[in-house]
Amino acid sequence: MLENRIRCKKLMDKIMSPDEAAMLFETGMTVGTSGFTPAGYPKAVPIALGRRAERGDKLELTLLTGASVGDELDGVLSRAGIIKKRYPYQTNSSIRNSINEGNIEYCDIHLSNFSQYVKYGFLEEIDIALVEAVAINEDGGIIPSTSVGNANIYVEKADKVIVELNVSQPIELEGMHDVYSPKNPPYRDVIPILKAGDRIGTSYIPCNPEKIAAIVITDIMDADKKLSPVDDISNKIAENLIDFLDNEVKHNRLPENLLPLQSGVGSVANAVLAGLIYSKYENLSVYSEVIQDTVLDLIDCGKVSVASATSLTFSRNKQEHFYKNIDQYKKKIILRPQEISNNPEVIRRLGVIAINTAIEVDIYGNVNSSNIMGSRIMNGIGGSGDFARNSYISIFVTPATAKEGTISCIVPMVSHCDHTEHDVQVIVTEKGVADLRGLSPKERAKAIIENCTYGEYKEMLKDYYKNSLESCKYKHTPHNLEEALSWHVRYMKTGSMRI
Ligand code: 0RQ
Repeated sequence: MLENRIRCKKLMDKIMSPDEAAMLFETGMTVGTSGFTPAGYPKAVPIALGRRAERGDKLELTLLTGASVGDELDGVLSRAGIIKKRYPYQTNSSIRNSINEGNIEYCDIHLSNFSQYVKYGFLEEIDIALVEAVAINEDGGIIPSTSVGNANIYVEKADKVIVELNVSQPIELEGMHDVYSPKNPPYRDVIPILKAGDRIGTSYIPCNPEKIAAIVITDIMDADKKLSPVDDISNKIAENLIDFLDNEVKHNRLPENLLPLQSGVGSVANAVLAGLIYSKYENLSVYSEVIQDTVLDLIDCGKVSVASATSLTFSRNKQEHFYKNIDQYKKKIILRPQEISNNPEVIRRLGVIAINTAIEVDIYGNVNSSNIMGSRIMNGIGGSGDFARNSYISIFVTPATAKEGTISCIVPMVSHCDHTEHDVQVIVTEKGVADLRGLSPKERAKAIIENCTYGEYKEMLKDYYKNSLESCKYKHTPHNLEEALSWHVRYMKTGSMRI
């Protein structure tokens, strides 16, 4: 059985327990791991590192991943106080709290860019690459599991590689990956992806077997990625967005089968994709970061013919369904390194329709996706900037209000800016759509307030805009800074915010 998964015979000697492998880490090291969303991340060795810390071993590491990972990695290590610095994205509540309490330094970076930081040598050297795999080839090539992320870069750059061979991940995943790593400038070539389904690389991560210091066998499954049920607001946002797309097709700005879709993660994004199941669209393609439950539904009902991403993140039921039908899905799904799934060159060439979620949007179209009240990190920019800046149409969706209506998600001025007005073309809430393409700041303010807000907040925003126009004497982007700030202060006073 194991011979099927460890095909390089001399590597059999490298099999060790998670606790033995955990002893290869020294305080001060920089560790790059596989994993993107709770998919394809190492689990057994991080849990063993947690045990080391419990035994009193002093261990401080800089942790680099693809993006967010499961609790066995970010949760265990942050609760054990092992993570000193973290790149480039997270969503785990334990690590988020540690960051917001000032115990971990967090550097939140565009996900397509991060591999370049490592390849160009902008950061410290990688001491250990810790990657989950379904198998190792005769020549050391590592076959990833449910994500690729930055695993190929870490394997290339690290001094030592530790492989978690996860036997709960089906060997049939082999063949789904397409690993390609552009050279550094000035030798970089065109990335030859002309269609979402093009394959340009290898089915494994090349690795010199001499670098493999340990192989740990595990059967811990990827975490169950539960999605909140689709609610009325998400449904209405999805409906408005699909109306917008219909109108684009009607006016020949989009083809009948749209263009490749990217959709963020979370309940709103899920509802938007679910809305497409009952739409008229056929032969759709996906060029995104993550393939979640609804993409499988869209493949199952014949709406999506090909889906490219860097990670597969499913609820437990969907995961079982995926595993049962893996051979069918393999014909339609491609997993790439995040440097390619999120690559600006490819996104721009394919004309991806980018649909991302905002925490708050201001009346001029600037978007905050990452920091609550300008200070408390939620997750990070993730891939939203890669897609928003380079897409064919950059759409942001958000409910008009948060926390049972106690907070307006449309504000005079965002408390933190991830996506500037220049990268945001369309805003969609449950109230409607503001198409900002070609509008000046004043035109944008009117469109956003009119089409995306309602009730008391709409009146307040109208007042704000009117007062700013007057106090600014009609300047280009009218603001009253004191009043703009008071919107955020007001939320603090109501006590409805956890800052
Ligand atoms: O709080 O967790 O306490 O319930 O923020 O908000 O509405 O559940 O939406 O899960 O889609 O997350 C932007 C954070 C939205 C996410 C963000 C509170 C709200 C709730 C979450 P609770 P929702 P989502 C992927 C591209 C950046 C990364 C990215 C994100 C919590 O989408 O991290 O886009 N994006 N990657 O109550 C205070 C506000 C609030 C607020 C929401 N204005 N003030 N709290 N919340 N708005 C690209 C791919 O290809 C996959």
